[in-house]
Amino acid sequence: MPLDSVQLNSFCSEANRVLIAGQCLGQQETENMTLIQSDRRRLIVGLGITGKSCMRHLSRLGLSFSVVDTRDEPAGIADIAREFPDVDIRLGNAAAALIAQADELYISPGIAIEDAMFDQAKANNALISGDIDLFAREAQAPVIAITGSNAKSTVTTLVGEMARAAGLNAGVGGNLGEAALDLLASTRDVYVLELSSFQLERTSELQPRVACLLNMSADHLDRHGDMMTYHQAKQRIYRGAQVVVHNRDDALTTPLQTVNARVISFGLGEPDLGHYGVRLIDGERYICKGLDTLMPVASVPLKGAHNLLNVVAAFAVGDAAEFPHAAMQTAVEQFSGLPHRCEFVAEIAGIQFINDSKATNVGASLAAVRGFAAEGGNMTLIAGGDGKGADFADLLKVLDQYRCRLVLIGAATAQFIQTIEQLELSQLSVQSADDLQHAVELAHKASAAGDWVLLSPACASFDMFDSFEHRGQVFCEAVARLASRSGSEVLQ
Ligand code: UMA
Ligand code: ADP
Repeated sequence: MPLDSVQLNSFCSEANRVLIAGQCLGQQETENMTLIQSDRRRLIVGLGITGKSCMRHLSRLGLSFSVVDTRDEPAGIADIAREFPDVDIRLGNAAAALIAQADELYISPGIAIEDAMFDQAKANNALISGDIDLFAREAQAPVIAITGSNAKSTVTTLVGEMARAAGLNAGVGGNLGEAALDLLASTRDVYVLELSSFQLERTSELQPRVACLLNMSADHLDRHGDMMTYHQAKQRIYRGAQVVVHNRDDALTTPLQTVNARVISFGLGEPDLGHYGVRLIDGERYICKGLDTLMPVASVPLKGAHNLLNVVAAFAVGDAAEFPHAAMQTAVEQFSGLPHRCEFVAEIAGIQFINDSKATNVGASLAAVRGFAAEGGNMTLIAGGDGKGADFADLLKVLDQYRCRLVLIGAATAQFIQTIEQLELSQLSVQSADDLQHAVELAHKASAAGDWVLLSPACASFDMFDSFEHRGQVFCEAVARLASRSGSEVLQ
């Protein structure tokens, strides 16, 4: 009996999985499956980091594929065409025909799967997927998967450092650094992947050894439409996991569905047996698992309550992956954080300048503002950019409560001001700057010794900069110019 297209899709995807997993099949069976595989019209959508990693991966596997990018001239296209001379690459308007005919689409995370350009493929029951499913079919070593609205990169990097301190060959990347497919190697002992909601919404085949959802606050609502859809995308990380690690003080990180997994929690309060948290013992705070002390909080170099929570989360994840305790502690002691995340830039005449350019949503900036406000002194926050459909009310109320000053940059300026007016926050001092250099100057003028100037924009950078790194770099340069002009002492 002939297979209909749904059955064929699922059969072929199973066939790929079995073949790629390298299981032993009879020769006839293998030939049949290879024939089916070569018949599949695989399409990579998007020619960025992900698309290129998919091209290299499918090439290595000897599988045929085509590529589309809706731009007429994506960056680096000449090099790509040279590297893959036999691959059918269609750009701009020419992409539509290939998309409509594909059997399997591997869509880059920056492209919405709801886009109308995929309607025909969906009507044809094509497999809609992404790089993480391709990765899952191939990875032989256990996978630790980490997501959250914030702190993903920090925790993923720290867990990777813990694995390396334990002497393991760890592939660390995903949404951070190297694309997941570029990490694949037969010599790996473990993979530590940071996964975004965009990657998770199109992933069905990942079965992580350990899955962690760190926290949930509004982000990417311009893409996901509403909080519920965003939340559901994040929760997909728990599918098929052996150990689930969640934040017990953030209800949205609790598994939505019953999971067939060990569930452990982390938080900053005292932990129950088998869970992770902080205990006060003889006047000193310790990171603990249940009643067992793991290390003194005083030995953690990362600053701020939000970062202590990140360290506790990393311990929970590392322990779930059975890393030795001594290796985890060594990694924590040697980890001083990532650039552009609450990074100290300089102190000019007693005013501290902090670069938190990676704070691209309200939840991240709230954590940073609360962390520094708790240290004392007045704060000037530089915020704004591409607001991604966020609501700034919670951030503005906290700024008002702490009597912070606000200097605005970028496209979201009008929305910030409108929200301030709606909330009637008449006490909040607000200025608009022409650009980031100007914002640094305004913030400096408004500050005195003992104060903080914090770049923590609560917005994406793309309206004014190439990336959050670029924005952070421009901030550091503006601070350096200020420092060279000021006759006073500068600490760096
Ligand atoms: N494209 C089209 N048509 C479109 C839109 C995009 O053809 O309508 C093309 C673009 O021209 C681009 C390509 O698709 O060349 C791929 O775009 P992409 O945006 O998916 O970017 P990649 O270069 O593949 O990078 C992605 C992640 N980017 C996004 O999710 C937006 C990178 O995360 C990630 O590091 C990389 O894969 C490797 O996994 C960046 C990011 O901003 C850091 N992530 C978001 C975040 O952290 O908040 C989720
Ligand atoms: P992500 O990869 O999820 O963006 P990062 O580790 O790069 O996470 O941190 C991004 C920003 O998130 C930091 O600059 C900081 O402002 C904020 N942040 C860090 N840890 C936390 C936390 N535990 N809760 C909320 N916000 C945090």
